[in-house]
Amino acid sequence: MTGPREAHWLDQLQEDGYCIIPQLVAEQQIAALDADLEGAFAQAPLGKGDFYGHRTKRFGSLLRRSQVAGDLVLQPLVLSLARAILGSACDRIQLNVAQAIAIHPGEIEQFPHCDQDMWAGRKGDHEYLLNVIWPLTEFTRLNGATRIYPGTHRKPVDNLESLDDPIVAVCKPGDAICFLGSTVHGAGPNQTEDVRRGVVIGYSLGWLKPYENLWLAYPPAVAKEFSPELAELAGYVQHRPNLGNFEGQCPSVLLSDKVPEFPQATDSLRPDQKEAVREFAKTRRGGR
Ligand SMILES: O=C(O)CCC(=O)C(=O)O
Ligand SMILES: [Fe+2]
Repeated sequence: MTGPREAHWLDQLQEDGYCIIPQLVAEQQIAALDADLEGAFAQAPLGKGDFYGHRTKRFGSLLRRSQVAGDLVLQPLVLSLARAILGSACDRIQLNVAQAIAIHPGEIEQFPHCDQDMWAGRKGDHEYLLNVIWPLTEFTRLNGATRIYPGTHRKPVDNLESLDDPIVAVCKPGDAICFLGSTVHGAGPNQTEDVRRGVVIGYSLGWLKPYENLWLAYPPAVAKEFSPELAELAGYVQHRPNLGNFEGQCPSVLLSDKVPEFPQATDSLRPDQKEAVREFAKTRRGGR
């Protein structure tokens, strides 16, 4: 985290649990993404289930569907915010999701929730997730703009009745709606005749099971086309120590032209772990 710009948004995220960054990318870039996804939006069925919504379309694997999605994943300010929020509890962050969401006319308000509740266990010591919603259409009070409950990242909510009023993330293509995994939020109801479209790109602690199965969404033949930084975020890297390996190696070995049949199992440790096991091994080897 360096510049005052990052510091400003980081402060807001930590203080309120969310921030909305205006015009972070060019509107044309978002229009290009929307155009790339047009066919998928047309073909995807309405969802099933009271959480996903019965009048809402969703599909993932966005890095396969549009190069712009990869540019958004790598957006420098967002990435630095994600690293600042999550970096104290992991060695590296990962992509958690890249999903398109279309809220159709007549959809009801989504269940207010914390996205980090997808992972079990006691929470509170650190954040698990940073989500960024990129509107593809204008988000308005009436068409289903995301509702966010400021401050809920600091006091766990036992019942929905106790929630104060949400803010409505009224915004435009090019803006970035950022919120923590511990912040209560949900899509609003769509009371218009138009579809509200958006894309959610989330980042989580690198040692968690990601929401979207990255390696099925982006098998090696697909991930080979990614830049090294994007491939790492999309799962082709180990989280030290040795987590997420393929045959004891960094899974990026699968992106090389010639994958050895028996790769050499090789430690991938943090420096402190490397030192501790080296010292121990020395005592057992007689000082070498
Ligand atoms: O589309 C939105 O505004 C929010 C969706 C959401 O929070 C979710 O599906 O988890
Ligand atoms: Fe959510």
